[in-house]
Amino acid sequence: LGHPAGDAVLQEVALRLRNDLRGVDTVARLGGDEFAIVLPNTDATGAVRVSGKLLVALEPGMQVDGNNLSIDASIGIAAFPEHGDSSDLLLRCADIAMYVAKRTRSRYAAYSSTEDRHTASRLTLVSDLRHALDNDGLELHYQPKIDIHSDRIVGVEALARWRHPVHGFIPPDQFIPLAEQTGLIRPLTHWVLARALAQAAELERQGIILTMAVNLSVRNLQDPDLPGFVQAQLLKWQYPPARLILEITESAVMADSPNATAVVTALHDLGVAISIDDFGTGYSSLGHLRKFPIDEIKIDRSFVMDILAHAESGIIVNAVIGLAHNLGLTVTGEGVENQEILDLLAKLDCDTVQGYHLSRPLPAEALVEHLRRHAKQVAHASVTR
Ligand code: G
Ligand code: G
Ligand code: MN
Repeated sequence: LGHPAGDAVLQEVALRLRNDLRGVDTVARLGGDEFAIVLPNTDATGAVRVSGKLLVALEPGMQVDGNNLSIDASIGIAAFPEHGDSSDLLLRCADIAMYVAKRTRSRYAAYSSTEDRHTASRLTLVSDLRHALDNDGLELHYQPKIDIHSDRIVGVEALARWRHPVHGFIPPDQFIPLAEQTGLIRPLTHWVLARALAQAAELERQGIILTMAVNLSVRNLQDPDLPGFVQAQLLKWQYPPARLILEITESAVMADSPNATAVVTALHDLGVAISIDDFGTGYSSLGHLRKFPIDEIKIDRSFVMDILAHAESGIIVNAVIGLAHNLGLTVTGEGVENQEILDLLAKLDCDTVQGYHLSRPLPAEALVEHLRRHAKQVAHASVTR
């Protein structure tokens, strides 16, 4: 909405904070969107009470340029003299507590020294991740995606891997949330997209034609520059847009901000395929998802892995496949861990599958090797048939 709107919001926040405090209290803006409040003769319990009051004061929507904006705050509390006896130390403790409040979504938190140590190691990890991104310290592995009817590998999904020089392998479930919380998700996603498209282009040069799927985070959908970046990368690598698949989790789509719809639509307009990842975990309906230009849904592995054990899961998978096909969408089953699941998904008319039974995510060289072997198997099968 631009800087003037941001300024108007800050002024309104300042007003609301001041209205709810005593004359002896001080409100100051530290910079950006951060405020500091000094409450004389108040202990941490009192500060918690004040925090509650301030959060309520910030709740009503703000009218800015005809838009009704709702904002949220996270509050960190530090007390004198328990947490520090200088303003520097108290601000540092309040800052650490504020990040705890943000991370746990508890809205306010008082300083604790355990969290401090945790935060310190977290901050080192963040700076290590930044370093890794700047120095090609991440890797991509590629998990084959198989057409269930022809048994051919039709694509791969790129999955980020981080081998930390000291801590060893750190799984994406850990560093992706870290990147999301610190704004590193934008450079990370850019790196993944660039690397994945370079790899896909390299495979095409070797005559291997595959779709390339890349995971997007909900935060990426707030970035209006993403479609431009994707377009530039597609041009750079001369990669056909239709073979790039961008996976968005169902919960990201459900978050349903106006920006997300615009960004997804712009991506789709480039000719890129849009896929809904982890489908079934976000409590949305396919009807709701129809607002987005979607090409594929990926049924979450929790349902797929459960279809042999529980009839209900089979019923859900069957219904989702039927509905998706009626809406013209392709369906991928994730988490195929054995032949029985594969057979059942084939019977249910699932289109494509991924899972450890078919292949784990592989480094690029191992993927090429796997593709060669798989191609022979297919050729052999068709000869004997
Ligand atoms: O193999 P696996 O452990 O890679 O992945 C764990 C989770 O991390 C999955 O939910 C996967 O979608 C996510 N993930 C892996 N790579 C990326 C990536 O490059 N970007 C995003 N946003 N998520 C990823
Ligand atoms: O959220 P997303 O669907 O992108 O996650 C992909 C994740 O699923 C990765 O962590 C990948 O390693 C994992 N994965 C892929 N195949 C299987 C499987 O057959 N079983 C299990 N448990 N996980 C799988
Ligand atoms: Mn995925």
